[in-house]
Amino acid sequence: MADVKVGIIMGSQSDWPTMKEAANILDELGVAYEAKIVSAHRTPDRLWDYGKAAAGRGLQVIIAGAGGAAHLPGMMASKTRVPVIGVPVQTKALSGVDSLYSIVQMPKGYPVATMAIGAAGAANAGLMAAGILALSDPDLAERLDAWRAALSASIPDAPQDE
Ligand code: RP5
Repeated sequence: MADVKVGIIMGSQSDWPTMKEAANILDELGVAYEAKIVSAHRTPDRLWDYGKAAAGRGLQVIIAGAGGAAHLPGMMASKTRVPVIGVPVQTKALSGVDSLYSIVQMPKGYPVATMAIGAAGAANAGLMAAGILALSDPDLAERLDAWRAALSASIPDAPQDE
């Protein structure tokens, strides 16, 4: 198995349908990843251990998704210098605005690259991670360029009646 360079972490099993969008993109681009449940509130020791070991294990990007009081991405960014991409998971009570605000407003010194709320944000997190890795991986860069070109080519020139 190829070296895992991307860690996808999430606060709960209930986040997986959203975070799977990031995993799907990494699958399409042939990027090896791991997916783990790491909760800032329910498993703080797991969060601590994951962050402490991340750089030493060779992780180059962490995609962290959580909803509500979404402290996981920020806490992970505090614990490791590995770049953290945050995904605000959509919530029932506040539609994910709570998640977004919890993730995006980091204090100076510990950045989280925050994506859009929900599935689009998770997919973009996968693309962002691939883009970061492609800086030092020419084969991946080629695959990512092809993926982007295919998306562009799929957009029709003019609208049609449904
Ligand atoms: C957060 O609480 C998780 O990231 C999830 O989005 C939210 C709800 O979790 P569950 O109650 O569905 O496990 O920690």
